Amino acid sequence: MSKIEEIAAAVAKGKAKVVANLVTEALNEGAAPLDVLNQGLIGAMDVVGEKFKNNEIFVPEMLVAARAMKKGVETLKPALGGEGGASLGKCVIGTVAGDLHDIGKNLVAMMIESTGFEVIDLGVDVPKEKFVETVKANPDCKIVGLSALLTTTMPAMKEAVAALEEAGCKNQVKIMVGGAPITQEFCDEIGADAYTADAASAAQKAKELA
Ligand code: B12
Repeated sequence: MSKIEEIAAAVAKGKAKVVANLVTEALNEGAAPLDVLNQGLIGAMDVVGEKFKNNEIFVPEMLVAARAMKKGVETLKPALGGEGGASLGKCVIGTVAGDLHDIGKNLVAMMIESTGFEVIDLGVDVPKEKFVETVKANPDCKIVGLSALLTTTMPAMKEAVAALEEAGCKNQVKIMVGGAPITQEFCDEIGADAYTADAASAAQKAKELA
């Protein structure tokens, strides 16, 4: 088993400490940080999701895997690095109302921050009013990122985009959307400005849009 496969297996089993050690070892052995992230950490969550769908594991197991993944990301963060400096303006990001998933959103926030934005992370289960209020309070905010992981919270994403539009924020910011059930088609349908499938391309896109 390669080191990256070992990382994925440890995440799936929820072994946070082992994950942290394996990530450090992989980096010391010269593994590319993005491979550790995409194939090791994120890859494991796909396996976990599949097992949950097939009733092989349940919410508690999903939760420990999520904690292990977070630990891995924490360890990896310095290696993902970035330009820093926060000179591109602000980016407000959050998971939409009713949705508690934050691993993907946190990764996107981290990558966007590392390209040079100051990120205001509103957390999870964020009401549409909070996005509007935060954009209005931050005239230098250029990007809003909305995350949704459940098909049942996709309508809340649509409502958040509509609320930002109604409040006139779309003259100020570009709205980016993402999360496992989100597609380019859905992005177009709800009037958001951009969709990307992963955190690295989200950061690239944010830079282009700002
Ligand atoms: C971990 C997890 C949980 C954890 C979340 C912990 C946490 N702190 O986030 C817990 C246990 C809490 C959980 C709960 C539930 N979950 Co859950 N969960 C998952 C799981 C296994 C992994 C999600 C994840 O972190 N993936 C890894 C990250 C890195 O990927 P990502 O989030 O997709 O993010 C990437 C991209 O999408 C993109 N991206 C994400 N956000 C954004 C934003 C922007 C702006 C952009 C540009 C890009 C972008 O970039 C990210 C990085 O590359 C998924 C399965 C899966 N494969 O997605 C199920 C899954 C999402 N959960 C599911 C379900 C059903 C639930 C529950 C309803 C279960 C229950 N019965 O209680 C609850 C709902 C709670 C709620 N109200 O939100 C279903 C959803 C089904 C559906 N179609 O709606 C899934 C798909 C599992 C399944 N196969 O059935 N879950």
